[in-house]
Amino acid sequence: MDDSPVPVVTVLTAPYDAQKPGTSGLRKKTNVFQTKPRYLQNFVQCIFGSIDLRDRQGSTVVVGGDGRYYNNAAIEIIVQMAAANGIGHLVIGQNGILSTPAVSCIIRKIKAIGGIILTASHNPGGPDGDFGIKYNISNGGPAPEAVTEKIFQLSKTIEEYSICPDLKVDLTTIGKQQFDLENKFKPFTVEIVDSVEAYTNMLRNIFDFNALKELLSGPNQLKIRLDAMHGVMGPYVKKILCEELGAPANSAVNCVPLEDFGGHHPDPNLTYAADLVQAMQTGDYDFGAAFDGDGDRNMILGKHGFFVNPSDSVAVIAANIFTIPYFQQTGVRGFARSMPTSGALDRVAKATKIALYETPTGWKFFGNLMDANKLSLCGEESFGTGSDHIREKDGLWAVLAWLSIIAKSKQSVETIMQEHWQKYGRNFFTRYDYEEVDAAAAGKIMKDLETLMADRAFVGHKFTVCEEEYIVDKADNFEYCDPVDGSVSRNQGLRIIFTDGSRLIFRLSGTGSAGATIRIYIDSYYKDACKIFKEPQVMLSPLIKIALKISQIHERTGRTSPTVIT
Ligand code: VG1
Ligand code: CO
Repeated sequence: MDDSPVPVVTVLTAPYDAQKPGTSGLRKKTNVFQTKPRYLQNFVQCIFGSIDLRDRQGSTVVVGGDGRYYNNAAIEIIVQMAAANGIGHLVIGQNGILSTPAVSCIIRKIKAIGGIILTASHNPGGPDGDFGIKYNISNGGPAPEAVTEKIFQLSKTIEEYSICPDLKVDLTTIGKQQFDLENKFKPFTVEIVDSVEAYTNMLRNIFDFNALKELLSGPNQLKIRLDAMHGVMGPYVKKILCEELGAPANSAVNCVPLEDFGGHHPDPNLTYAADLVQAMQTGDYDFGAAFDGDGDRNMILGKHGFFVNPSDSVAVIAANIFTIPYFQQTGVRGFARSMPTSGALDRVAKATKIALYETPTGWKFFGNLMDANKLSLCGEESFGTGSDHIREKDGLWAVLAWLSIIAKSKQSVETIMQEHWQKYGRNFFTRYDYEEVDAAAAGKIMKDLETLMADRAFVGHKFTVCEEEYIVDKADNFEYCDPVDGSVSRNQGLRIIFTDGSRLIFRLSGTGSAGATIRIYIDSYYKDACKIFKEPQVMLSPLIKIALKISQIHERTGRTSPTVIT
């Protein structure tokens, strides 16, 4: 074997524009990463460049991805560049596989300086799909805006990057590999770890596995169906739910990670997880759940396909939080939701006198609150639920949280949800997504809306639809001042709040890879027993009409309906 040191080389490059991380990482069409010369290398160099040299030297970084097309080719480049940039130690999931929550877990466990996750999350994969990179910092959470901005600034002036092109790593075998590098005193090590082990151990310390085992494999077994949508969660579901907790092997479907997710959107919602919805409608299962490509999102369904809205899901977990042993130990410090998420959580916070924080969209805003011991449980309407056990949303954690509640209450998903509404009232919620709208047109729609909302007569304006009246109480562009570090994030979504508390929110997505996605979020609260069991689309129909009217979205995009309704 050749044991001469691995050469470190500097390669000249030139900047690309628009290497700006969005809500969570940089996402582009796969062929942008594959065919634009040095595109990935530039961005990776900027990630390493954002870390102070003294912190970077000899540090540990975690790397893994959701297994989508280009995952391992990207990891090879990252390994070669990490070595050349002074990183001392890489911890990589076997075969390049780690879910987003698992990366967060490992970063915290081994006190790594950060982590790189190869994923475009819920976006489709494959050569014609999307690829992406998320960068997480030492608390295990997505890089905050100050860091992503630094990365973006570096990407605009980059002239060269460092790489060890001859360094070849074996991703298949668990264990340590060591490399001597030219010009470096200390060897560079790569450690391949089991993709699910550390994460499984963590969950074991959070939940009562014996009670869950009894629920899933005891005499009164709950029949479950979990759909990994051919994303990264397959191995985690099989190991934790089937092997550890005893759910039958056929409870877990689509558990083989595929490079293109079988051609589907690995997005757990009623549209893209239609197979699961159908299977649940047969009545053969009591509990269903699906996950997204990188395992941080979850959708919860009850028997006959009863849908739990994610905004309600976090509220139910909050109301039953002490069924989870972890919180019995840590206590509950605070709750938080992203601004567009419905106010269901606020009702529980108020009743339990626990602080409630409202943050902009994206998990990065929760991390600061958690690090400052202000936050225990949080959620987003976009199928994200999690707690301060890590710094990412966590799909499987949410499933085990729900199963814990079922184990304790011995009630069905539907009954748990209905009793919750009876006690706290119900926030009806819907989201309309218009995907791949022309970016300029979308920008103009938002700009015109903002102008309309700024009109002095807008506050106080009365909309009358179907005999319902809505009077505008407040209209603004949401701005967040972080209570921990005082940083301000502007332009986080246009909000119209009516005097009865109902809300209309318009926001441009920050995770798309082509054109623009416009999201409209609608939220309205009712407490009357005769209203809380009605259909959200019916209850929200006047507000939906107002939203479509003031934005003129159909007229201006040529669409007749949204791409996805949640
Ligand atoms: C979407 C969701 C947001 C979520 C983000 C990342 O962002 O709305 O709530 O945090 O995706 O989710 P946007 O900007 O498209 O609305 V995921 O599963 O990447 O990690
Ligand atoms: Co995701």
